[in-house]
Amino acid sequence: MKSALQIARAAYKPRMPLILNQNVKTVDGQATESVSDRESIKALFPNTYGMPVVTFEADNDHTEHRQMNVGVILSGGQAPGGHNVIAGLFDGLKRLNADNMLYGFLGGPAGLVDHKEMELNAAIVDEYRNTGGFDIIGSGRTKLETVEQFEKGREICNKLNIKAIVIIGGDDSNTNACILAEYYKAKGYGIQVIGCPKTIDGDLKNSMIEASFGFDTACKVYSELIGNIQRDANSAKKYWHFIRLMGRSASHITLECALQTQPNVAIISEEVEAKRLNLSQIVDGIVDVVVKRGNAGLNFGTVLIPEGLIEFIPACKVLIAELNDLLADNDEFNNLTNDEQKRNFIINRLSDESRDTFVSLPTNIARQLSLDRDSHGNVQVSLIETEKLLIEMVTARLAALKKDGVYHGKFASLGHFFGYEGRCAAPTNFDADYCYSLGYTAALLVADGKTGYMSSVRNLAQPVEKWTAGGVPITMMFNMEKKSGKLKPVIQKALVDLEGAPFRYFASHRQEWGGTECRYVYPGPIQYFGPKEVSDMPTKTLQMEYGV
Ligand code: FBP
Repeated sequence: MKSALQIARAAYKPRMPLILNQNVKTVDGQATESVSDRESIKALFPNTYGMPVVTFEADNDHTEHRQMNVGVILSGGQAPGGHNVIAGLFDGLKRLNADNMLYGFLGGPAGLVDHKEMELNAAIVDEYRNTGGFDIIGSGRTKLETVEQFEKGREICNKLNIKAIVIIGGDDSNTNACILAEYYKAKGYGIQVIGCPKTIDGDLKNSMIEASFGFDTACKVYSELIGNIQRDANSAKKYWHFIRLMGRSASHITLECALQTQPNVAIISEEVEAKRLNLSQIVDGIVDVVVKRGNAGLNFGTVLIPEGLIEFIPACKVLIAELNDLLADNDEFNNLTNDEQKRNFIINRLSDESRDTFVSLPTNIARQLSLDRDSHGNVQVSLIETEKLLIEMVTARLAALKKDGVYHGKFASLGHFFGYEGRCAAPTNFDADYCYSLGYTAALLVADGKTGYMSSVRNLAQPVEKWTAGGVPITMMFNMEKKSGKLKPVIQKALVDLEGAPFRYFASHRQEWGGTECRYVYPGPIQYFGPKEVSDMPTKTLQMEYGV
């Protein structure tokens, strides 16, 4: 059974940049260079380095394209709009040639390697238009990195006569998409690989990719929840809410939610790192606001915390890097059976500085830092309960201040973690349109024989009719970074820019938001219908970054 909203939403026709509504041909722009480490990256990607950015222009001499089969993969964490990327890809392929076929690899990149796929026909795709989730074919975090995996992929592509694979993923998945593209091109297999920028984290962006899809919807869901909590806090006037927000590394989600809701405190990891703040100084910042409000009789408030915070505290960052190197493929550690043994194993091998940091953390947080890495070698920060750590430290500090007669308020706190609540929400109009356009663009790039490119739709702060579309060579986004103890080419992650307009706006208003006047904003739920200024508004980040 479907909800009333699902039924109404199924009828929504996503909008695209105007150029995509006609027959187009690609136009090559300037050759490109990677963001840094150019010589190393050029040597690693001799076949896909330096390709030009491409755009589209109307093709009046259009002839029908040759029939082709394409495979699609959803990779990594869910992000609202993934189904619309597939719908746009499907419609784009069918428009190019009605006999084109689309296969979905099941359960993420593993589906390609294990030869698990299904044909996506119109009846299936129609069921999923404008819906959240990745359940049409499922997703997974298997990392495509070995020649054996690449060859298994080739086998299934040859069997199904697949000419191109579209990988919908974040920075790590698109990095591997490019490695796969390079491998197939070097071998002359005739299998293209195209990427699409996905992640709620918002950190896959650069001069050519203005936003990753899903960020808009996820932030609007979290902002609704934060707004609701603020209204509750302002009604009951008895709790401080510590809200940790997803975003494995960058703080874009926390910053966007802060801009939408105006909480009393929001911590931005990138600022913590730049100012080299330690945990104690972060706690001081929160305590200052709690004391000011508490002494004015306001014993409630909100604190937003980015889930990646711990990795940006300089001493913790050094510790985590050491742990990454120490624990990567360490059988001796993996064979230990109890927490005490694991803790001692780590303590005995860390540098003096990191040992001090490790033992100064509450035992449960220290243990969470040494849990299994994900397949890309990253700490799984969504499992680290930073909000509880901060609550514990703030409580202790306030008790001391009370004893000293400096603090006269009451402090009762509640911890929350918002992440999974937003990742599969029905996409906003923005994400529905953006994703459909990305998928449609991917079909055009495939038809033009491109490989190692990412689908790129830009001018996103403007109405859809003014959006532009094209392709960007993925190597252009690369730099070299240490991963699991080894230097590797990866797409450079976009962190919050402390000089950028969104952060500057936040920094110039936070004192007022942390004061004793109520400055809360209550954004309310996502609207799919109604006035454009409510239903079609892009994120504040996008509006501020692109000057609208
Ligand atoms: P992607 O980078 O794959 O898009 O995933 C982002 C994310 O939602 C992070 O915000 C979060 O830390 C992580 O995934 C959680 O991973 P999992 O879904 O494996 O629990």
